[in-house]
Amino acid sequence: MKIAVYPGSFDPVTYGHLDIIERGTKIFDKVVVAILENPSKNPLFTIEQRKELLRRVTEGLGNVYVDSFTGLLADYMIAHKANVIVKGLRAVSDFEYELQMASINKKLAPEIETFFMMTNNKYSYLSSSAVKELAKYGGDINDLVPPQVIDAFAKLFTTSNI
Ligand code: COD
Repeated sequence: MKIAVYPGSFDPVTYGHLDIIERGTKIFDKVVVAILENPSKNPLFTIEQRKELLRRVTEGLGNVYVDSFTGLLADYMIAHKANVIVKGLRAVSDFEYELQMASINKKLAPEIETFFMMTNNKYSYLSSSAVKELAKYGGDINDLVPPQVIDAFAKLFTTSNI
């Protein structure tokens, strides 16, 4: 069974992420979307909110599982008997970072492969950071994130006055 892990921050999930997940489900038997709980980052959405959003936007896809992890991705992969890391590539800047990550992961766990998928041209400019900035200043994000994420922003902004 080919188990792929798609790791990220997903703060929040965008249509760019979703496109990679959907395409991944056609290639692998199981796609685990693994959210890194990174204590050195200051996310806008909590880990539970990000998990819940990912679960809701992928519920129509039968072979997707949402999880979170701490520490090294290679350790998570080994613990879950997963053999492929899926990554999305947008620009050359992504490539430089991802080459370094793939090389480190190869060193830590030589049996694990990193599988790169080029971004869909429609979403090549799209990032969670850009979405957060747009949402904060009232920009239109309807074409960038699923409706569940728009609702989550609305809730967050009404409760926290950000
Ligand atoms: N189109 C296509 N792909 C996209 C798009 C888009 N519009 N937007 C994002 N992506 C891809 C990214 O390139 C990435 O592959 C993935 O989706 C997730 O993106 P983000 O922004 O949610 O997540 P990142 O980049 O912050 O995630 C970084 C990781 C958590 C994957 C990374 O830090 C990691 O693996 N950390 C674990 C610690 C570890 O093992 N470190 C190794 C030794 S240093």
